Amino acid sequence: MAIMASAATLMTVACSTTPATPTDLSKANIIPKPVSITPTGGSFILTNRTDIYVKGESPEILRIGQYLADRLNPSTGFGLEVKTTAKDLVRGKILLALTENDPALGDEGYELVINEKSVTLTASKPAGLFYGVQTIRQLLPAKVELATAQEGPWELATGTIRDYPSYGYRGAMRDVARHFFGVEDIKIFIDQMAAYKMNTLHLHLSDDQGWRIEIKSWPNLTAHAGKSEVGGGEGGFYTQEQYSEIVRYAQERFITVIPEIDMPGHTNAALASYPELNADGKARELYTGTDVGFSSLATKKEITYKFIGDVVRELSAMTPGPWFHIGGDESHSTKLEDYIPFVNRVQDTVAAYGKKVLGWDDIASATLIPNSAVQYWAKAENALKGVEQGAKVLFSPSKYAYIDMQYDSTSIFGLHWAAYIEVDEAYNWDPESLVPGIKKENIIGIEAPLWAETIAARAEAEYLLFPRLPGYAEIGWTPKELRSWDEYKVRLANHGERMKAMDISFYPSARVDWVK
Ligand code: TNX
Repeated sequence: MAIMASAATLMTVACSTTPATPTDLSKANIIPKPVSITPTGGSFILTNRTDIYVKGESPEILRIGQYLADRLNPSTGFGLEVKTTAKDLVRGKILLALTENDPALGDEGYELVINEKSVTLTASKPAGLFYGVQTIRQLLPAKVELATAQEGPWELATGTIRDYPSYGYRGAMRDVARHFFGVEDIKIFIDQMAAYKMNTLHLHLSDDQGWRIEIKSWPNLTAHAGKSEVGGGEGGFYTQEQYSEIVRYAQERFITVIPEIDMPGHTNAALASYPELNADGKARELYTGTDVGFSSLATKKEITYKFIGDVVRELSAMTPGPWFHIGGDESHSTKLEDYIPFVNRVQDTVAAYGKKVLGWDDIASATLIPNSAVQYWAKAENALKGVEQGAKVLFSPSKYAYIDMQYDSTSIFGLHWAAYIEVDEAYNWDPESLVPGIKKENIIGIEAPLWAETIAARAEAEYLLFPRLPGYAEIGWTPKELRSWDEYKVRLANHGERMKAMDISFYPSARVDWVK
């Protein structure tokens, strides 16, 4: 009897849960900031009966529903299930549905309607539903990200969010050549990118210090140069199966992988593996330092183009995305008169294997073929040269977007050749207003490259990536009229606990008043 009574008391407490605080959707700390939020002042409470419904039977939408359930179940302990329905609204539940009636949402936008009775997420395309799911995660308390069961209440403020990105390319680059990062580290990073609605992962797979992707027709690349890295560590490489696994994992999170094979410079690893790729026919020693600009493929030898053809063919076959990155930066030991025909020829090779060319802004000195794009990192004049040739520009200006730059002189990892970039400086710029002559229509988006000379472990990478990465995600997603550091820093401050719950080792910048 006594046991019954206490169970009944518990029931009453659980059922009478009212919001602890008045809820205002417009005060939600969502990063990137949504395009529009219309609050209605109430709340929806997630319970163990909320279940996730998916309209229709599409396996892709079911998978997104399951992804949401997998995010919510460990911390809520609810064991929410994913079910299908033919309805447009399900009382007491979360519903994910594709719609043909809202073209304004575009390929990646979504509408989220929350009232006291239901949560309804609609989008034109699956990617939009995926991004709406990220918003739902961020509307819940930070502890939703923890891996073990937590106390509720699990409350969502009511209202409507309509949201879609400014730029179609919202990326980050991981340099796995200077120090190798394995499949598990990259998967964790992919999950972190997805949480902030980023959609492109550029992998810098080769450089002077190491070769990281198995090429079956040139096996010594990984057998030899897969085993070196900066500082003399053991290195590593992805087998083709592992690379495909990364691509698949990313694809499930609506992230496109872009492989980069840097050339004709930054190629010592290849030059050490195959003597015939050197102009003098002699293999180079493996290199574990951090200098740049000393290596070059033999641009005048036919074998070089056979090599590049094989690499582009094998790598393109494993890469569903539209881009192949040919590097092209800092080829200081290749004469310009050799560099230009080299880049011209390699562009044709990439096109022959069905990919579009991306290259560092240096490639604009060559004749760009239609659909090639330049990644602006160093010289505005190069970016402009690209635009004059009809190319689009990807913005990674090193002074603002190089996420390997130190925050300040006390930073334990990172470099500072371009700048010190504190969290506010990383956020406070806009691609459209950076280079006179380059307009929004010329820009495909932004990317934050993480060069890895100074970092060798996940936590070290995260120290540089966070908390700057969410800011880059917002620059890529949120219209510039809606962005200001003073407002953003409050939302970011509220993401401190969330990043901790996500097990992210971020740098607790003093410019942010972190909310505990
Ligand atoms: C310049 S950015 C490089 C990289 C270095 C980086 C370090 C670019 C295209 N080239 O090789 O890793 O600086 O910040």
